[in-house]
Amino acid sequence: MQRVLISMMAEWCKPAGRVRGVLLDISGVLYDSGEGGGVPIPGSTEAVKRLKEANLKVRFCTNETQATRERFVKKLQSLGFDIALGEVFAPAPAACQILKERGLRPHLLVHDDLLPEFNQIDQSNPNCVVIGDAADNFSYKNLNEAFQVLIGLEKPVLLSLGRGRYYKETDGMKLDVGVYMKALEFACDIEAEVVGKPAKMFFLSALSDMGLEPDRVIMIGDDIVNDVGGAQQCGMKAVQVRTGKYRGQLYSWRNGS
Ligand SMILES: *[C@@H]1O[C@H](CO)[C@@H](O)[C@H](O)[C@H]1NC(C)=O
Ligand SMILES: CC(=O)N[C@H]1CO[C@H](CO)[C@@H](O)[C@@H]1O
Ligand SMILES: [Mg+2]
Repeated sequence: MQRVLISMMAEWCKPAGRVRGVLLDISGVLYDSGEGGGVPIPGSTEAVKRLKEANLKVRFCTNETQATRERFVKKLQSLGFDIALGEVFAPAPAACQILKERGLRPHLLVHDDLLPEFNQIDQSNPNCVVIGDAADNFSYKNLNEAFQVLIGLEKPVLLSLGRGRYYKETDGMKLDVGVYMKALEFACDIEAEVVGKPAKMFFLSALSDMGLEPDRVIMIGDDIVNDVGGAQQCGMKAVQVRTGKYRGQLYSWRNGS
């Protein structure tokens, strides 16, 4: 990612250049997640540093739902990244906002380490299900419990923290939340509401935090649908890096220059 970024940055930083901000995906762009915390992708800590030094506003848009934002940011800092809690946009806090606004009480099918994000949310007598990347917690028992909650509701509401198909960890490709979301959709004949990438609202909240219009911001990600497609839908330009889950499509630099 570093080589691409540095050559582009020369253009971006000219006074007449339009770009004022950068949204970065984390997993597959900055580091590969996995056992023991994962490993940084070579050149990435330096690239983040240089983006910030170039006075570009930087925000991180992640689909990470296996840990609280606090824990996740600490991990990235320990890997050497210049990253602060307030710069990170993740699906769980976005979901909490929606739950509050709509008076929804969730049954949670999420990773144990994500549970603290929902501490402030009433979970009694659930009237919806929230599904995240539960990894090893996607047991038959847990999926079936979520199914039973949904099927018992007059109007089942399923919020999904992302809809990725798979992702790459240091020891190989892993099934992501989208696969299990589809199972519940199929069983209940419903459509989930996706919170997080590629949902428009998710990108818009990061843009609004930067105070920038979409045409001033570039998204950099390794996922052609969730990162690149999602950002383009909001009017941003997007770049796909060749790390992470990238599998040999040509490097793409869409929506004109
Ligand atoms: C989730 O997985 C962990 C580790 O396998 C386990 O200790 C825990 O009990 C599981 N939690 C649920 C709710 O299934
Ligand atoms: C689409 C995307 O960014 N996928 C990520 C989802 O979250 C896992 C970790 O929970 C990442 O490893 C994937 O890269
Ligand atoms: Mg990614």
